[in-house]
Amino acid sequence: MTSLAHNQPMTPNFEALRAEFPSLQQEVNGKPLVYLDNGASTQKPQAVIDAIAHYYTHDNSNVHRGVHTLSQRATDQFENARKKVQGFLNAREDAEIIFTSGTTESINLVAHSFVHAFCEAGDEVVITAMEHHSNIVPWQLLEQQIGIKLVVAPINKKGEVVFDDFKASLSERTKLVAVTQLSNALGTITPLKEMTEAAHAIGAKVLVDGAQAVAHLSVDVQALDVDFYAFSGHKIFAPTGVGVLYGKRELLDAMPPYKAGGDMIKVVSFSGTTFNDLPHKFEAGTPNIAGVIGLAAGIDYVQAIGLNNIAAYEHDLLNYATNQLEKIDGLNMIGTAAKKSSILSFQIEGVHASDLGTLLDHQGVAIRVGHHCAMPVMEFFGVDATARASLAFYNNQADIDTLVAALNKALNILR
Ligand code: C6P
Repeated sequence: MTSLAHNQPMTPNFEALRAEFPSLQQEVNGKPLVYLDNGASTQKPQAVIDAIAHYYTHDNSNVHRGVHTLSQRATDQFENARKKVQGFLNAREDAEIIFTSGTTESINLVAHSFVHAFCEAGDEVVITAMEHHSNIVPWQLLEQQIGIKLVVAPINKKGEVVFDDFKASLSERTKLVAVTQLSNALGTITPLKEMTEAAHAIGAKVLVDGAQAVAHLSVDVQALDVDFYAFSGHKIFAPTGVGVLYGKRELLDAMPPYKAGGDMIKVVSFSGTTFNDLPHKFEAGTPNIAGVIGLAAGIDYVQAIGLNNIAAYEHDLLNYATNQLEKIDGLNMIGTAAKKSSILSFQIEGVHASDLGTLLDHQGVAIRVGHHCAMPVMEFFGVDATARASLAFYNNQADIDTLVAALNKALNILR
């Protein structure tokens, strides 16, 4: 990536980086856009937009299917993107990287293939009480379909995993622990390494929902020793409709295909079909080639800034935002874990979150309001919805000041 903003990778100029996101340079409802809905989806830098446009302008073709030049170019870029993701997660080999449509599909892939390979009725899958619906409902379907049991490890009033309770949720029937690394509804960072060690000690495998984490924390799947890791491109400055499942080879090799069709086979005949090697065994049909190329560009982008630099910058911004928001009369922060990142979820006494969201939008401030696809979290905290501001590295203290001013203005109308 060539960009002035990256001339000093050790001390990134975050203000200059913001200028590289065209969609942030607009007015909404007559006010400069303040985009604080990064937990739902991030904006895209010009470098990602250019990578996708370049593919469609010059190299557009199918992958793994053609001897002609365009197909080879497309295949090279697609497979280079896989290597890029391998490096990004520090996987042992690129064959351990499966391209999917997003976190949801990655979790569903594990739910179906892992459970079919390794579980029988009565076996248990442990999740936490702070999971997104996409890490709850697939397991509930399997409860109905094959009789596995879903066990929910509780959280405390700060929105943290209580480690002893988590350990008590494990049993000799636990086959899989499926846990978020960063809660989208609370901002909690879970103690993944300790949870993984505890799961492995009783012979269970670990699937991580990394949807929220990848844009904020440096991830090393070997250091964490997790067995599966799922994330979505659109939460890391890349396109929608593309995502990743990392899995350890020995597990992926032992799991049956999840979808069937072209590219995932070696030989098809009416007397029997053999499946392709990893990673293609899990990638049936024409993939989202432009999306994968865009994902590689998004990863290049954050790696040039450095995830440790992003984490440090966002840590300070989260502290600033927490302090400023807590000055608002009647505001209750939902999610006050000691280890948090990027998410400010709150409720204001006597005010419905959706009214706040609408009045903020009138002032050019984009936040998300609702249950955030984490209804059990809302139930636990006794609210039906929260207002959620979610940060990215292109946000700054001025955005937080605008948010607070807009909230106060909205409250003057609503109270
Ligand atoms: N959370 C949010 O506003 P997909 O839709 O597959 O890209 O990601 C699903 C998902 C899974 N796990 C977590 C922790 C998530 O935050 C999300 C997506 C968005 O919080 C949309 S609901």
